[in-house]
Amino acid sequence: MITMKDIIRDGHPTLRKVAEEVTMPPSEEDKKILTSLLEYVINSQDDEMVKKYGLRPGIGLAAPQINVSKRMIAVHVEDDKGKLYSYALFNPKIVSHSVELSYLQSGEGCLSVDEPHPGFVPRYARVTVKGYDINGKEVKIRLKGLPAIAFQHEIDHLNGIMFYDKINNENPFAPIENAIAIE
Ligand code: K3U
Ligand code: NI
Repeated sequence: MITMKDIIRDGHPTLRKVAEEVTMPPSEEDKKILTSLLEYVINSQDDEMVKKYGLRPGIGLAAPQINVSKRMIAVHVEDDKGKLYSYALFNPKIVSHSVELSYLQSGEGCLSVDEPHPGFVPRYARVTVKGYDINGKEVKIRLKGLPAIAFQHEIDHLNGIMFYDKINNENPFAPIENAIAIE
C-alpha cells in the first residue's frame, strides 16, 4: 500500500524525467504498480484511511511520483454532476483537445509539492485520452471540467512537467485568454 513516505518530493530528479512507455500486454509487476496508484487515490479520499495512515488527499497520482519512471496514471474524481471518473491507465495519451482552455479558480496542488504555488494553470477545456486499462485493453475517454484537468496534470507528470511550470511568473493570476474558470 502506498503512503506519503513513498511519494517523492519536488527536487527529486525522477519528477523531471520523461517516463518510459509500458510494454503491452503489461507484466504482473506493472499491473501491481498501477493498481496501487489507484488504491492510493481512493484511500486518500477516505477520512478513516487518511487519519490512520496520514495520507494527503488527492484526485490523481502518476508512477513517477512513487519514483517509477513509467507511463502509468490513476485518477479518481467526480465531475460537477457527480459522475465518477475512476481510471488506472498505462501509456495515456491526449489524442485530441479543444482550442478553448480552462483553469481551476483555486489553482492546483500536487502531492509531490509541499509549498503552495498560487496562480492559474492553463489547461485544455476538453481532451480525449487514449490508454490501456489494467488488462491491456485500449480505452478512449472524453473529458471536460475537473476530470479533464486531473488527467492533464497526471499526464504532465509523465513528461517531467510540474503544474507550477505553467503559471505566469510575472502575474500568476493574469486572465487567461479564451479560458473558462472552473469552480
Ligand atoms: O487537488 C486535490 C484535491 C484533493 C482532494 C479533493 C479535491 C482536490 C489535491 S492535489 C491532487 O490531487 C494532485 C495529485 C498529484 F499531484 F499527485 F498528481 C492532482 C491534481 C489534479 C488536478 C488539479 C490539481 C491537482
Ligand atoms: Ni501532481
